Amino acid sequence: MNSRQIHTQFIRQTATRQGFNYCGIAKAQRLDDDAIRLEQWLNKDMHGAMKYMENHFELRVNPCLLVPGARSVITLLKNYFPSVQQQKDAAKISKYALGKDYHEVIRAQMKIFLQLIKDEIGEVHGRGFVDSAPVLERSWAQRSGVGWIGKNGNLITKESGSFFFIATLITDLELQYDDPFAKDYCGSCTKCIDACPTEAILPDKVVDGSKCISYFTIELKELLIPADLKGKFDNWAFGCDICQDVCPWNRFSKPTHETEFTPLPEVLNFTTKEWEAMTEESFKKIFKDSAISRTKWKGMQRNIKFLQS
Ligand code: B12
Ligand code: SF4
Ligand code: SF4
Repeated sequence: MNSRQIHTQFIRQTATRQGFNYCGIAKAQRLDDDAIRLEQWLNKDMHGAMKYMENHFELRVNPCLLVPGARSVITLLKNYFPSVQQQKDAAKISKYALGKDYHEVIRAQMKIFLQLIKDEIGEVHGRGFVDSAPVLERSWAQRSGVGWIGKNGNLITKESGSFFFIATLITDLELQYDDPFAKDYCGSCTKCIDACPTEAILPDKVVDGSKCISYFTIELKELLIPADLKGKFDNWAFGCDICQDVCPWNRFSKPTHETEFTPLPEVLNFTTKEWEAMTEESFKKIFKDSAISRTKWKGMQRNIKFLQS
């Protein structure tokens, strides 16, 4: 085996040992096709009030600008499918936000992952990202052979569906590259398009972010949710899983082994009435380590009021 093969094998084994569910590797290069798709998405204002999506366009489509000397993009997936579900009458919270904030959990795990690579291989430069950096994470996952982009915009694996976080490690290490995921297993299915209550899923795998319940309930901050959407949220108070819940590939979802994602009892049980009664002080205390803190107490109160109106 040459050094590239040895390093690649070490990275894949380490990813598994560190509790990541998939590891795929792609050559770091500018994503020309994605740049066109992203530009069209932005030009059509599908990012709505998410103005941060307009920033760093070139960095977002070119990892070599984000990490100088970058040669490889390592994609890691982390399963977040819970083993317990919310109570039937609870205000619905996206599965990804039931436990501890994944940004913190995965960031810490990526740090260890990179350190283990350095300990084994020597001087390696790299940066790990999850969600908050200008990186087209879904595209890198598809390019690394991990899965395909479904009509609902999500990265789907054939083995276990789409309830995965995507993390990327961009590094100057030369590695063996996977082939992009060649097939698309959506076929003639349109379940996600038919089920989306706000018609946010458009043809050609385009999701209009500015129409998504996840956008309204998480990204709008303290702005008001448009009144014409009343009655359309199906009790979703934070995020929305509808287009994944209806996806036939998610019948293969398996409960995560990540203990940090163990659901908070409040999230499993609180009805809209109980959320409404929550003070700002207790919100801060209960959700200090949760992704739900992103919307702040005020945002959550707005969401709950909207569901009741
Ligand atoms: C902005 C954002 C949102 C916005 C806008 C959504 C959107 N469609 O972009 C809002 C707030 C609405 C949102 C919602 C959700 N999000 Co979000 N979001 C992001 C973020 C920060 C940026 C996404 C982005 O660049 N959008 C711009 C559009 C143009 O890009 P895109 O959707 O990624 O699509 C690209 C590819 O799919 C590609 N593409 C399309 N067809 C094809 C075909 C081929 C062959 C290829 C190669 C590429 C390709 O085209 C696009 C540009 O290249 C990413 C994190 C990140 N840094 O990537 C997380 C991320 C995409 N979100 C994630 C999640 C979990 C969600 C939710 C499920 C959360 C929830 N339950 O409420 C929903 C799902 C909504 C949906 N159906 O898409 C995960 C996705 C995991 C997965 N398995 O796919 C990510 C990757 C975060 C993470 N690190 O895990 N999100
Ligand atoms: S997350 Fe909900 S609102 Fe957003 S695209 Fe999927 S079904 Fe539609
Ligand atoms: S619901 Fe059907 S069309 Fe939508 S992503 Fe899943 S398989 Fe593809």
